[in-house]
Amino acid sequence: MSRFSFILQATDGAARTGRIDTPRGAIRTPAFMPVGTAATVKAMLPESVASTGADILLGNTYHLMLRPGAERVHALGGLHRFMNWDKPILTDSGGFQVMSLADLRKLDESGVTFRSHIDGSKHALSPERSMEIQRLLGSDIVMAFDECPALPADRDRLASSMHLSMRWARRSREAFGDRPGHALFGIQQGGLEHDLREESAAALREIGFEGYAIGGLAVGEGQEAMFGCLDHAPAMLPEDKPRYLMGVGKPDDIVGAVARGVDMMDCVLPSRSGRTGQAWTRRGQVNLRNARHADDPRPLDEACGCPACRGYSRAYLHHVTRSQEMIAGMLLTWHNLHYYQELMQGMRDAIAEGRFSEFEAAFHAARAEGDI
Ligand code: PRF
Ligand code: ZN
Repeated sequence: MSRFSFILQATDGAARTGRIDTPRGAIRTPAFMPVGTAATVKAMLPESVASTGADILLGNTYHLMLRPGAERVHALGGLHRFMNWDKPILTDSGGFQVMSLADLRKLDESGVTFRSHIDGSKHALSPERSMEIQRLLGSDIVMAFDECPALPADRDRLASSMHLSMRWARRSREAFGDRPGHALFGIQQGGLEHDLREESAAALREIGFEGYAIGGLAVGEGQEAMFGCLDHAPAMLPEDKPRYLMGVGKPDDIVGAVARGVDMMDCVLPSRSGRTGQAWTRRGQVNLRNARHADDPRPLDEACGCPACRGYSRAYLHHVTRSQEMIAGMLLTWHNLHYYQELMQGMRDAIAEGRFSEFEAAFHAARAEGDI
């Protein structure tokens, strides 16, 4: 299979399961993408990330253009070779990260100029430069260049920002060109305004993309408002293409998004919170820094098959977390990514077998019991 394609294998209510085929391998959906911002999923070897069940990683245009530089990565054989990950990589286009991380940002029709948060050096991004950087990196799934306003934002601001993102989406499509085996995803914007989401979806469908992202959510609106938007937004996008909810989320956000028709997600949460002593299990969130674990010989989760749970006690995880040992971040990141991927597999199986509601009920019941 040398081309990029998506097949929908089963649906259960709005929930879907399927497979994206790429020249670098298949992506089972619903898919969770661990975040490898700076050409590494922090604290993990790529083969360990793969062993948790991840089919695809997310990388970032913004970080990699600043350090080590897209041209350098290209000269070294591309991002896959550079970071020793040969499965698919999706790259975000940079605008969102510029707005949250860079200094002295200036935005106009052509794109954004900004200063690096690392050394203050001056840079520019536009739809055309973002497409070029993502090509130099060798990204399998390229994201259109967009603007994501923080919420709450007034309607006029949301409308003009969405219109700019749609003009940038068209320029992204034109600059991307024809690249067999690689995909370009458009990004829907419009905040929580239903009609702006509709208008954005219509503009993207008209341009035509290999997949469609829902952007502009999980930016301060809360879960209830996000789910309210997701009750409608996925159905505005083509049924036969993957739908990607950007930057989401906690386990219950992910289950709720899949229930509403989302096929792909990414979030730093499992990896980032693993480095601050936070674990995610069937029974919810566990803070390993808490003194209640100091003498506990039991594993974090006796039902988990990850290395942290098979080889170590809560007492040990508490000790290394408190002592800020590197192994603490390694073990908890591994556990969290393993838990997230097991959750995705559980949802894929439940959708395929037509029992997603039962899966959801069991998911919430286990969390209601609380940590052991
Ligand atoms: N656009 C892009 N990347 C993103 C977002 C977006 O709206 C979000 C919003 N949650 C996260 N990452 N390009
Ligand atoms: Zn575990």
